[in-house]
Amino acid sequence: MKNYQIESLPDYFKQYKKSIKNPKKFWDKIADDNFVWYQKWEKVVKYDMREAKIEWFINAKLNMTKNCIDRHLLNRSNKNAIIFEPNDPNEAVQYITYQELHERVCKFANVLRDQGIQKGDRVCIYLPMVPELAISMLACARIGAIHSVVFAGFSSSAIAARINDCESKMVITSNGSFRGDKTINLKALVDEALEKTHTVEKVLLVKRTDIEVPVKEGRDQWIAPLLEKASADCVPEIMDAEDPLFILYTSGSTGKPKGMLHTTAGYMVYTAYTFKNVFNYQENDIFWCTADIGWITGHSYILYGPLLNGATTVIFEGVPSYPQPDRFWEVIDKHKVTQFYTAPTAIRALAKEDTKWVDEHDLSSLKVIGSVGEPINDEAWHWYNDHVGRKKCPIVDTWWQTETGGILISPIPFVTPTKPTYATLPLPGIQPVLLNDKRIEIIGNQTTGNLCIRYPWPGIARSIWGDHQRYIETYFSAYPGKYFTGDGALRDEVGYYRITGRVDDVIIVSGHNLGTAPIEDSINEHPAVAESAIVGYPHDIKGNALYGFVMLKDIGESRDKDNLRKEINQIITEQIGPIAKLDKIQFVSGLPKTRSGKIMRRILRKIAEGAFDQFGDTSTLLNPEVVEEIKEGKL
Ligand code: 7RM
Repeated sequence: MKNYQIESLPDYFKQYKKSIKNPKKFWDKIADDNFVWYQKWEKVVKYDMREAKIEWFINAKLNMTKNCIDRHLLNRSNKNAIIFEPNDPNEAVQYITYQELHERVCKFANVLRDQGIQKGDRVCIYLPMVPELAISMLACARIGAIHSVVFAGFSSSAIAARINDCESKMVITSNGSFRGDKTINLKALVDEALEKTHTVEKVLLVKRTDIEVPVKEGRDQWIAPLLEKASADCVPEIMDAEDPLFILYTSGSTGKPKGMLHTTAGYMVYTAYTFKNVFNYQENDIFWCTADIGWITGHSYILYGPLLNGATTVIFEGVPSYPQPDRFWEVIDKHKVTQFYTAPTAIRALAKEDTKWVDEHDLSSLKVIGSVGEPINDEAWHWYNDHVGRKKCPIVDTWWQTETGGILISPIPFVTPTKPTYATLPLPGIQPVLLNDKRIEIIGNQTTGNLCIRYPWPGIARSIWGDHQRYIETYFSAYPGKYFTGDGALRDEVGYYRITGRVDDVIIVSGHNLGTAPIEDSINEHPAVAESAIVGYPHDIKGNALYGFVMLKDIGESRDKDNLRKEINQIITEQIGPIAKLDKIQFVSGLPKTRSGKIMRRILRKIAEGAFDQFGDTSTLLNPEVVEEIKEGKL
């Protein structure tokens, strides 16, 4: 990215104003100056926010991998593109240079072509966090196939649903995966899934573990011998700006998962631009995002954003607690990581450990630390700032969604003064608006409302695969003419945004609208509390009452639980008011989480109501045992 680093707060406001006054000119120049195109666009953007028809860089021609890899070969061929840190700290780290990445992607792409994959075909990728995951995605992009990555923690029925929805022709998987001290047989899950599907013709197998797996004649093949024979020369497919790049499924609150469709040019421009600015990326930085590539955060900020900038990106196969709770800090020191990007749920889990685990590591390489995925509560923010950033690294609290393709609201490090729990200001090109339930725009500051975006940006999803009507209904109907995020937000006196959580997390108690996040924040300040989740349940008089699920730092049976309940309500009374006091408090040893670390409030709501048989789709649930325990604890 040439000359696109925002340098100061006045510069930010200048860029922001320019981007709003003339978005076409703003994105035209960024796209023109920073990428390689076979053919430039005829028009920058065409959109209809009511029909949800959005196109960027009309008729431009390009290939994503030319931009991620080939063009760096001139100046960065021996630079590391990927640093692979295996689950087992004793296994050798793999360093993959841009030159080597080029070769491996070309070979992989040629194998895909040999196996009958053509432009527009869907390829389901079900792999652990190994280099082949990144390489196979890029190989798809090279030949114009559409990747649909399914997080390798999903069950066989979740895989089958995703394969069936987009009619994948191929599955790329491995014989197994390592996570902490566990080894999981992924191939067995794929085999089970394939019994419920009928579109998959070929399965390619990466060998990651020593697990022996059945290889079905005519369908399954080990990839290694195919790669050995493949040519390292692969002519990239010439793609239209709006040709699909990938599908990524995201679970809605109801119904089957939505296959969010992202296209090529807009997604490329947006992830590259936001990566550069939000992380203050400089040429020799080592960037580490701890998400799994199976989520949008991994797609945009492990793979595409960093490679588009010619950066070095760390792919970490393991978990934060293995072999010990200092793995993250050890890896930061080992690779001299400069930007570290993780989720509040991981921060809270690590903050529960003795501070010696983090304090005893040299983290002086860090410059910027980031947070994503859910609101970061005040306590976690300060712990992150004090113990990881050591009060010298700005925290970028980045708000965005699978649907948005890239970060929309975030501080620019060293530019935007940070404020705990606030995502702060919109990035250039992003026009947030707050609306009330009567669909009226709320003007001015110090206010709250439903967060919408007024104008399209290049990274926005273009549709839900196979169901454009659902796309319109979910995101463009509640507030006609605007994109509705589903989140609520607060805008403070200077215009900073704080995301308060999904708007369906608002509970109306005796006519008062209570967001769950601020109540959880105040509870979490109690020294004994590690994490909490609040839901509403029907109440005869109040309409709704509040039910708190509270996880303690140590479960210590000896604690006086009734006293603790009183103290928790005391904190809430002090910080929010007696109206927000909890009617019921249940102490739990964990909270039900999605595999990406979000609390599944939907399940907690059902438990609070006593509707134990109405949990709906639980295929994204990470820890079913916790749900069982909470149910029993309630009975
Ligand atoms: C990137 C990602 C999207 C939802 C979103 C929010 C919540 C994400 C933040 C956040 C508060 C943040 N994509 N969310 N980031 N809430 N502050 N910095 O997570 O599609 O998986 O989830 O996550 O509710 O709508 S996602």
